[in-house]
Amino acid sequence: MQELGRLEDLPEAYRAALTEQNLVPLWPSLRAVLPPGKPIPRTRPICWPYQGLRSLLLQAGELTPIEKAERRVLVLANPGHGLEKMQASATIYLGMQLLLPGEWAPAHRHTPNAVRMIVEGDGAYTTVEGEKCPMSRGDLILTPTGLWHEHGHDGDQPVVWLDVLDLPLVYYMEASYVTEGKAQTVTSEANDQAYQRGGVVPTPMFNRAGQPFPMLRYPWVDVRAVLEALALSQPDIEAVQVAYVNPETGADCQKILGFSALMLRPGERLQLPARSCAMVFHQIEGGADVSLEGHQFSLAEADTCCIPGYTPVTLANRSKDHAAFVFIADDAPLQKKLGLYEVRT
Ligand code: 1HN
Repeated sequence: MQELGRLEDLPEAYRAALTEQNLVPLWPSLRAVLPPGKPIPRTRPICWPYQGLRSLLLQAGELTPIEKAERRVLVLANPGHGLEKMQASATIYLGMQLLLPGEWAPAHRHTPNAVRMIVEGDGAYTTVEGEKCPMSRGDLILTPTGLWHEHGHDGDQPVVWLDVLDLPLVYYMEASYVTEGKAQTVTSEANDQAYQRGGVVPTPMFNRAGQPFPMLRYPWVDVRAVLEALALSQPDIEAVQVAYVNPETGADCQKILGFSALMLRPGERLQLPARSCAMVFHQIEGGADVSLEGHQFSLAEADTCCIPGYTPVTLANRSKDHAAFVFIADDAPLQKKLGLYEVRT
């Protein structure tokens, strides 16, 4: 590839004249913005083990009352982007949130989309547009763009969950903002039973729901049961994986980030080809090794890691006797809409 002229090759006075008129020569930066073959990611492979994080999060519970935090969160920040940017990848924000018994995180709505993957504890709930969604370990709860949401806790133990948002992208687009609100009136219990079976959907008086987000809570007991059934009924399937979708349309459950649950059968090693999207892995149950060039993470229950795009990765269940379950988040839905999605085999 032809080496291009550098900024220093240009006379000082010429560079000053360019700056004066807010102009910049392209050629000294062309290779940086268009590297050959594949992007140069800022996103580094990083692992956030839960145990260390958990004690600091519980300490935050003592140091900062909920009224002074609104959302008591430690952000899982990727140093490749700079910790202050609060990014796990170019598009993905991750945070671990703590809610203590009796606490309330007030209602608001915002433009970024969020999901919550419940990590530990019982008795907390999120109310999303009046729908009260109980939180249990492994549940996935959506709070899509523009929907009111608040968190409460009637139990007696700390509750912790992983927040996954498309905040870095929405912020970059200068489209990120919040609206504060009053406590919501609960109008319904979580609608998590209406779409229990694939292939059939409710049609009260012949009408489909037609809402953009008909299902807000995906209980882990149900997702786990589907994975077990899939493994049992299709022993030759390449990967025992299910995507969280809109049950009315079959499309990804949110527009920007995609979510799936993967079961690694006892002793299974799964080689994933390089895909253009960065990925987040969060261990729901069991233990898995995540290996990529130059890195290996041993995920234990509740650990979270991220890897950059265009990177082949191998996932291996460390147990020969028990299945391992991994929650995966990526920005494949966004990349597909933009025509940027690639799989390199
Ligand atoms: C947010 O609204 C929540 O509602 C958590 O629990 C984390 C991070 C950035 C922006 C909004 C929540 C958030 C957030």
